[in-house]
Amino acid sequence: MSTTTTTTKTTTATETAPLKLTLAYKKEIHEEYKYSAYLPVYDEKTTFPPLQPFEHHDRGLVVNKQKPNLFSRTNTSLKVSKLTPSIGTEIRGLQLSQLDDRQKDELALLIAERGVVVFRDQDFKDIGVEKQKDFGQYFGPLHIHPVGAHVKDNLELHNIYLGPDNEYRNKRRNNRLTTTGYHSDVSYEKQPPGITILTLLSVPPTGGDTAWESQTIAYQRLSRPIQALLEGLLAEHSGFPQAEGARHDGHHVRREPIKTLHPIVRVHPATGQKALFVNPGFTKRIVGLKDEESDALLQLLFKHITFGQDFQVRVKWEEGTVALWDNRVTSHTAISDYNVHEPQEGLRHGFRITTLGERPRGVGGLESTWEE
Ligand SMILES: O=C(O)CCC(=O)C(=O)O
Ligand SMILES: [Fe+2]
Repeated sequence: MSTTTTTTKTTTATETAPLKLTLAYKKEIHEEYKYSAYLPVYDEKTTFPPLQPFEHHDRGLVVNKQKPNLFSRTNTSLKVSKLTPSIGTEIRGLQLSQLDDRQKDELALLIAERGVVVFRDQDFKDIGVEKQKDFGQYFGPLHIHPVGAHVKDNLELHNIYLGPDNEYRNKRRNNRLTTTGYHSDVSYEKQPPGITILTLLSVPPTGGDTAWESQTIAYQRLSRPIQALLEGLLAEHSGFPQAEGARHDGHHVRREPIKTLHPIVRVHPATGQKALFVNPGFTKRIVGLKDEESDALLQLLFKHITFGQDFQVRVKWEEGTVALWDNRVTSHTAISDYNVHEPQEGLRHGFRITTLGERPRGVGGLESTWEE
């Protein structure tokens, strides 16, 4: 019996080259940690071909706008509150892990309408990786990050962890005045993410909030002549700096970087609302403009996004919080204000499940494009 087991193992090992796994944490620091299986690692071997096009069916398209299933009257413990008038809704008394498909469809629409929906007191972090992935997959194919640390054996679970044991991840931030960096997740993809689901497994007592900004309101605030100008333009989004940064840190790039051209004003498939679709994280230039024009216009938009406190929401994480946002209508930033070298400031650790959406569509038939 034991011989059979050994033989099987040997066969597997010789058939596939050994996986090279690098830990982005030190085991000694986390020995007692309940979620140690979710700590960040890098698979330094597996590579992926370019992402292939697919037909995306937005779950938010098919539903009753009143959301009678999600907000069922029979659920007496349900509490739904707007975090600000323009962006962010908080929900208590509903478990993501228990939602049926109709409720998930209505949730997709709610996320599109409110930008980000924050669920409190969730058991989501304890339902296991397979169910976590299944939940995400309902909204779209799961994105595998081209360079990021992930959960062991699960490249679809992008890791969120900064600690004293992976200092290289902090380094690039150290020469900046602020950690604020608004972005829409991997917006350089040909079919960039729709809904992202972020779960924190360990929350510091204070600090480490996340902020989101409404790109829908950001668009609405612009004057009509600027709106009209932007509606006719495409902007380049690039994955190259991220890949170069990873290579610089000695990490494996598992999918080669790409550049894409996306409409600057994007129309959401479910709500029909227009939103600004540029972000300081990944947008590099505006197509068809002179360099100085492109730089000036992007700077204007990036400042607008970053300073718009009156269309932003800042969320404090609690034990059991899960945040879901729509990358087509928001930008977000981590707020890294905690000192990772002070153990009493606690551990901030979580994972992101990122679902891909449609090829962006702009106004008047403008569509994303790229060089093959
Ligand atoms: O850690 C955070 O608060 C957000 C990190 C982030 O940008 C993401 O998960 O996409
Ligand atoms: Fe992000």
